[in-house]
Amino acid sequence: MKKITAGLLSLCLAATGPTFAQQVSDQKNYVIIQPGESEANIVRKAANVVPSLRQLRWQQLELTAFFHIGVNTFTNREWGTGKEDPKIFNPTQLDARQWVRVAKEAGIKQVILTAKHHDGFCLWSTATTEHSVKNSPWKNGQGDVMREVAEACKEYGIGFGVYLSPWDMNSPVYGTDAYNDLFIDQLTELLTQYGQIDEVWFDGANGEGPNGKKQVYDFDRWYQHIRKLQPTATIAIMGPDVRWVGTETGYGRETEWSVVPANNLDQSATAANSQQGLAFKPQGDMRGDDLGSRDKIRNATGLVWYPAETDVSIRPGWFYHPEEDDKVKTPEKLLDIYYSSVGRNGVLLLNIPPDKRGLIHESDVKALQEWKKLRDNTFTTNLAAKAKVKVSGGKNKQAILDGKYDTHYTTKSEKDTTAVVELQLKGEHTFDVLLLQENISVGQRIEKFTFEYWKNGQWHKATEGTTVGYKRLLRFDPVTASKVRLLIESSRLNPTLSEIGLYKNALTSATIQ
Ligand code: FUL
Repeated sequence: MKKITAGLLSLCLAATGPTFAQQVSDQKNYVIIQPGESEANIVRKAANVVPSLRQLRWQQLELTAFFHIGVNTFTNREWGTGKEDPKIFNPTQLDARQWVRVAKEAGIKQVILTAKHHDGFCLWSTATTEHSVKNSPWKNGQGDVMREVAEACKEYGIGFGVYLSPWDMNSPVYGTDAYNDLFIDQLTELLTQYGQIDEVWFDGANGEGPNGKKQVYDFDRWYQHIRKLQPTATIAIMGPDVRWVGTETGYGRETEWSVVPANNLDQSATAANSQQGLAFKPQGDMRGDDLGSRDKIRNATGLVWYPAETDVSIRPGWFYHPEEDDKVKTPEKLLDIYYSSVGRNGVLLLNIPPDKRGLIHESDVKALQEWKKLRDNTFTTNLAAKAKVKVSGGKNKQAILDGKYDTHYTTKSEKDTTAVVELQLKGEHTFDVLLLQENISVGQRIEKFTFEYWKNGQWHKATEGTTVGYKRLLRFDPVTASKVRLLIESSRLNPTLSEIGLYKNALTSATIQ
């Protein structure tokens, strides 16, 4: 827990004025809407919903990775059957330090291991089943992949999360109440024997079919258990803290609100959860194009901070298949995915599946290294860094270019929901990427903006957008100018801007596929 406490503390201290510390006590990551509340009130409430501290930490990771490995790696399947012989699991060169080093060198801040996939095979030495590494030839049954990854993450100083599949094709008690108890025991092992766990990832897949076993998962009990054992861990997807973006392509929404309706939120749910923070999952299909606009929140009875995670595999499959060695996503494709996930107010969860040897394959390593180079070549120098900032009004304009996320510019009063921010650049520059960041510890507010450059005595539009959130990246045709301005045209309350960046993309649009 030490890691996060220090991070959050510095976050609190770095914030300007009373804002952050006060908001932590005054603002919540959910709000109930009373019957008959005006739309203006609802919008104001939405603008004041903030991430929980665990959600804030998670959002700032930006880049996370999955390691899918298990019996499927050896049977060359995507979904197993639950009937695999544990003896097939034998990654003779398994080196979790290589996985974590490769991830870290690519800029990834947290990794998630498939401790148990749908086939039920456990990658740790569990007391809950015989279907695990302890009955495999790998390290003569003495190995524990969970421990190796946990230790590597500690050594390299990155976060560590666990994927524990609710669907279990192997467990004889699956489909009975006893399975919920077994699942609690598995969680207990995973969350008490490996140090700090930063994310618990529950997927929603189930391929039992109409005649298969039916299991009612006791999610509420599991959530409470996780909160008790690892209070700083985010619970993702079939969980209350992080939402699936809705596709597995790596491409998020252009308009991505982190505050969405939660119509199953009621007073009793919030009271029951008040000790450890809210632990309930908003219901409803969260795959549409628009989840949180005024149209969507107008009739809501509750609102919650429920941000998007964009998961995608570096290969066509989630598990390693030798025939996909030449189908690894190119660095250019990965860069496009970066713009469309992290750059659209999401966190990227990129799957990098270790191969049969137990190593990240050379093709994946190369793609990741080149991807990192492209990002570095693009984002190392903010061409706006030394600009002179002029604003239409408001406070703390120097925060926009101070390189610190926790400080922000905002307008004078809550009623000022528009703003103009003009930057006189230090000399003329050519750029084609705009970065915008709102300070989400205050809430997500911006609804519409346009970015313009000054040329031949007038303003020209370079790009425009709707939501910003934690991070928004927009690409446009290269522009050469020495003066630019951002028009915030609509916001739910006084908008905040933590940072503006201007960059020259290391790739031209012609090379992006
Ligand atoms: C899905 C699973 O069915 C896939 O195999 C993979 O693990 C993906 C990340 O989640 O629900």
